[in-house]
Amino acid sequence: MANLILILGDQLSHQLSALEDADKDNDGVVMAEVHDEASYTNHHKKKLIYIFSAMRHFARELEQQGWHVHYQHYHPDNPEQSLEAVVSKLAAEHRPERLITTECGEWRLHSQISQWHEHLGIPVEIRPDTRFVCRKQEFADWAKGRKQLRMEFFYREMRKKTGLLMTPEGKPEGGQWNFDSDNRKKWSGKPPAPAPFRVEPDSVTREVIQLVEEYFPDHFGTSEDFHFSVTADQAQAALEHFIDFALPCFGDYQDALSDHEDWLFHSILSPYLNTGLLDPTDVCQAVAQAWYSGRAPLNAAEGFIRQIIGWREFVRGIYWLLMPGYAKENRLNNQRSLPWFYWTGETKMRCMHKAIDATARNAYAHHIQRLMVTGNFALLAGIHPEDICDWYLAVYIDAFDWVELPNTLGMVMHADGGYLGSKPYAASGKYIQRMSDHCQNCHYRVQDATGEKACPFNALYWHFIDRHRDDFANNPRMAMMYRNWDKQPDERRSAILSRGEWLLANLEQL
Ligand code: FAD
Ligand code: DLZ
Repeated sequence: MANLILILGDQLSHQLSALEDADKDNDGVVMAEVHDEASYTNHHKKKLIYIFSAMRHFARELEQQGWHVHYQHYHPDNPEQSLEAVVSKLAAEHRPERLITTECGEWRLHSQISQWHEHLGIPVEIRPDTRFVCRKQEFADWAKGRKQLRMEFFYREMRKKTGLLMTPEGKPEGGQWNFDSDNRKKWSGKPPAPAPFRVEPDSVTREVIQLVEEYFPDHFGTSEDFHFSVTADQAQAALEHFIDFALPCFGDYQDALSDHEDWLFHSILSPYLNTGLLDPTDVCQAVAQAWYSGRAPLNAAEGFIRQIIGWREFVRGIYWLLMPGYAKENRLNNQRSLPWFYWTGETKMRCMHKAIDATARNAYAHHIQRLMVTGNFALLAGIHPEDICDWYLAVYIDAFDWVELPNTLGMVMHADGGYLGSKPYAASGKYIQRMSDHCQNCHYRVQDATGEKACPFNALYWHFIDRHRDDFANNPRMAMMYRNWDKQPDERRSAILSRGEWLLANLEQL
């Protein structure tokens, strides 16, 4: 064997840099389902099923194209339980000239692979991951010397770089870079939300479902009703389904929450983008084309493209710019443990119950559930960033450290001092009431801040504002909140703070 090419579970792209210039006749590919990767967090059962099944389908496609693939199926008794062990064994057996791989998406594994050459006895060539619009160095160059890193300015650079939604004169289509102010409608059931795209499990996926049930019975969530795509063709069909049925309303209801609908008008494409079944630029081009051909409004197409070439690329840039220290940040000095109801959904707070219950069933919750419900609660309750980051890494099908960590530690917990937002995304129950129909079905009263049945988000919000005065009082975007708080009568403030104290001491009972 000339070269051994390692392909990881989130590198399922035929255009992967590790496969470039490879020789099907002489090089070998290795892919492995291993215990170490399947158990570094309490991965949702559907996430395990998705990754193993998509890996198996990808390996089969490679074999059909004539590649020699060494594929390890998961078994708890496999002698090789780590990627390094699998690769070492093959290297000893086949004596390749070198190992080639594409850079891995997370620091933990990346730092391990960077040391492998010391143990394998062959050179390890780590190639850049070309599946992103912005290279790591390009982001670092953009960031250098800037006082503040703001997604909006980065996004404009990516629009110019890709030409997406740009006029021939180099201006943004529609005369604006951003139509976010049009994208804040509450959804009250109309227009009806489309059913998500479904793929019925084939024999490969059914076998993996059994495997996960047998060997990962205690992992979070359910394997029931698995219907995600597991091949690039199926993911492409999911993209087309999104463009046909959900994209037209994606912008309007991007920030909405619903008591009845899990998926609303979201694309549910993140698992495919993050594992390589879909290419981000191709996806954005298809969405831009839908606008040019009159099949979707501009606020929807722009809003969607911003999420991908803006937020998705920005969080990756931040991750690689600031790791490994980033993962340890805790600037608000939070010390509370994650309440147990994050794992069970057993809480009387309707919005929290709904978001966690959907997460357990689907391995999915949309962005506003993650940010403004489960995330907002963790922020207000002062949960330790490591606890809440580990929860998000475990429970979502699309969760990989490079994208989960900045979103949770940065955007939600403001634990990094503000790279992902110039102020924390803290909100009281009023926000949830404005954007959803949860509150009318809730045990708690959203209009109250004190009293046994007062919505916990309310007193927790003001407690957060009060206890973090030193952190935020000088932030111009928070000034109004402090003015509102300070003009409350002393008696009311102390009643709200006592309720806040009680809530913080009794999180498990909420
Ligand atoms: P849509 O709403 O349809 O958006 C389209 C695409 O835009 C997504 O598929 C995704 O690729 C991209 N996108 C949107 N927002 C973001 C964002 N903030 N960061 C990066 N990409 C974005 N996304 C992940 O892919 N993996 C994660 O582990 C993850 N963890 C998150 C944790 C928290 C606390 C929060 C607040 C957000 C997290 N996100 C994560 C971002 C976002 O919530 C998901 O990308 C989105 O919900 C996926 O569903 P969708 O494909 O239907 O997205
Ligand atoms: C997330 C995951 C899981 C659950 N299992 C595997 C696996 O068995 N083999 C593998 O190659 N990759 C797996 N992955 C993905 C990795 O843990 C890791 O998150 C990514 O490769 C980071 O880029």
